[in-house]
Amino acid sequence: VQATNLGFPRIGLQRELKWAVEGYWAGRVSEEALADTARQLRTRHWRWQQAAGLDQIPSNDFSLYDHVLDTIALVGAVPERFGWQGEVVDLATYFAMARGVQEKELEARGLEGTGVLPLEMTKWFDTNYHYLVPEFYPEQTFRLASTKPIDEYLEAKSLGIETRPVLLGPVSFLLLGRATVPGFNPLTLLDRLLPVYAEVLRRLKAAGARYVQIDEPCLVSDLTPEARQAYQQAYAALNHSDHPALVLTTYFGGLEDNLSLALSLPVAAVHLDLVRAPEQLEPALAHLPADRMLSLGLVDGRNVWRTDLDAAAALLKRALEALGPDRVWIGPSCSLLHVPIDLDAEPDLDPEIRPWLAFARQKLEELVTLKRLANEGEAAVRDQLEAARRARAERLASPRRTNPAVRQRLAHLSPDMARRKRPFAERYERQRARLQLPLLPTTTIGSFPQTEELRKKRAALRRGDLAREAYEQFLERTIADTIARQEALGLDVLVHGEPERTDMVEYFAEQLQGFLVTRNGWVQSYGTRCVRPPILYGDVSRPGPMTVRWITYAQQCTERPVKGILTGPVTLLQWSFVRDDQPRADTCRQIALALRDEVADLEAAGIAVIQIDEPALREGLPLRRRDWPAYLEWAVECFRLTASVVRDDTQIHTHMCYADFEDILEAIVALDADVISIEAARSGMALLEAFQRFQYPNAIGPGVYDIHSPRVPSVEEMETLLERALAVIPPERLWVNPDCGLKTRRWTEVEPALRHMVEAARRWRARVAATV
Ligand code: THG
Ligand code: ZN
Repeated sequence: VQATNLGFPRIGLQRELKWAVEGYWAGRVSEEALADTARQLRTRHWRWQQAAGLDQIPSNDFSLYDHVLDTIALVGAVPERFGWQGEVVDLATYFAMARGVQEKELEARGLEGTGVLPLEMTKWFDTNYHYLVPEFYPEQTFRLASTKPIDEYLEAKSLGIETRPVLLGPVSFLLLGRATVPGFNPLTLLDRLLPVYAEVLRRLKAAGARYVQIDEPCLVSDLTPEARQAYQQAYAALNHSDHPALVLTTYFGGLEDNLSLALSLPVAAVHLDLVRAPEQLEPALAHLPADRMLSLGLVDGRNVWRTDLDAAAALLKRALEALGPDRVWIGPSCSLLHVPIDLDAEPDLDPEIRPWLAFARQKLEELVTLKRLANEGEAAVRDQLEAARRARAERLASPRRTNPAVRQRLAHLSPDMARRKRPFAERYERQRARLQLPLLPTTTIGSFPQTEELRKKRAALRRGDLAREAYEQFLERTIADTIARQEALGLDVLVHGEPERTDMVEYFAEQLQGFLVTRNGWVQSYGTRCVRPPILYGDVSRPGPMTVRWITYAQQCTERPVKGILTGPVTLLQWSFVRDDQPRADTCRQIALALRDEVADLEAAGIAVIQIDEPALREGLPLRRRDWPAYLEWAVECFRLTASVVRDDTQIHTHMCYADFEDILEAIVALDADVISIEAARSGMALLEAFQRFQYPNAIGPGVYDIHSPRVPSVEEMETLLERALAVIPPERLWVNPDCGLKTRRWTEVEPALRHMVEAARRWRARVAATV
């Protein structure tokens, strides 16, 4: 039995890669220095894996930005607008695809043009990692345009480390892409793509690679007949004596109806995710062809809990009985990209909970323990097994995990707790009477620019150089200033600007019982951007108000209504590592109840508008359509449980970031928020058609200001977007707001843009008033 790994985090314990790449973009770090940092990180990570005792260590799992972007570069699928003509994809082209090119940069390089848009970004399956979306069109051709997999294989070899190069499989690569021509099916490009993959495999074999890991995560999703056919065609073509043996890796779920397809493909080994889908082991053992090896994903690559080694050993034993030791490998369920690197880098973690956890390096040790258990017997790893059992028993027995009051409350949920008292139309009348807002009211999504000064104060507080009291006074001054600026701009519903929050999920997790936050538990979200997902280990409760102080302070600064902003229960769940000892739905209900109390406290403090953000509602969707209704039912219920505590004259808002919710509109209607704000400016309001088709019944604020770009849109531009919105939404139900929060922008961009937005709303208000 061999211990394998599918991928290791790239960013570095101190986020070394982030600093190097961002430094390179800023011109502070040379290309050579960036390459040095990248090489040091790869070396360190390979050595750790080697020292842990792994038999198969991945290479080409590293990336300067994203592994799908690496694949685009590998096969030369650079969209035409980047003007790339070279032999190999250079660093400038690579990063241009990730970040676009600003007009200013073009000018600096002596070129003309209006800037170039980057590739779109989207969520990698149901993770919080974003990949860059390949673009495909009918005339698309491919050619080998990078030697990264071969270079990195040789780099490891020169360090004396034999690795297993990782490639994103050709069928998943095409399925994850986007057709730039309506109706075009990217799978029709397979014939042209396969020769490039064959070339890469030939070169890897020539360099000495014995195995290549080929990731096909799309095999755990619903496949069309064309996709199934593509799998057969692709792997028949890639099975060649000039190529290394292929390890076909599947993860994030079970193969289910694709099991026989996956097992029929002519590869050397198939990897199964037995953490998410342990039930697929038996059918796989029954149908695995005699010349295949089976790789068992036994250690969770998506969560931070210490492995139940006895449960994993039971699966391993079954596989050994059926296949014998020569045909069984073990590995993590998926790449370790999605977990933090090292528990030992957490100096102040709760000592009771620490033994319950395993980050990437600890997971490597677990894999090696399981391997030795299989190869050397129980006596060889008695201590490790005992420690794991003890930690598990302590976790299960710990009073920290359960809170009787929370359990009691959950057992007594009633349907009316998740229902507003009156229907929307009646509520909205009462809210209008209370709030006295004009037609087409203007507002923002919640956050305002986080200035350099704020970041410095926060750092000083952390270092102990600034007293908490002084810091909080600074926050109050910031809030008062943010309110004054909004009043001067003429906005109707104001926000306090969220200066007290860094990451919204972290902010709430820090204050809720049942959550832990980490100091260095960084996980890559996209490119150089990382998050530290909180760890939800026990029943969730709220020791005291979390936001009331700041929001009521803001309300004291103004006569206009201030909107209180909360992160919703589904998003807190989705962006945390959550417990695996009860259904996600129950965990989410507990979060919802804690937030419900916050909503009630805000209302009691006189706040008349409360926004509950759910940007992660869509990405929480299960990978299989069959499982969507059940998820959407509890997700919607949790939102409503949070919101429905208020009186009918208190207005509930929600906000969602990503535009692509056509297929969950029914659930969005069911949220029954009084007002929803959505991203719409980037797509020129295209999304609104769907809202119209669905006859969205409540009020809606389609963003008219694309905050993802530093551009300041003109009054006329926003008037045009409002005109399109008014064509499908009656003026009484239309709100005017930006696409998303303004945290990442500067005041110098935000103030003129909002001034233009308020003016555009005023002009339409006058026109609408004249016609009624
Ligand atoms: N919070 C969490 N998850 C998220 C988002 C979030 N997932 C989806 C989306 N938003 C991802 N977007 C970002 C945007 C910016 C950053 C991270 C994710 C970011 N991070 C800082 C960095 O990498 O420098 C670190 C954050 C910090 O200092 O606290 O800029 O909003 N949970
Ligand atoms: Zn948003």
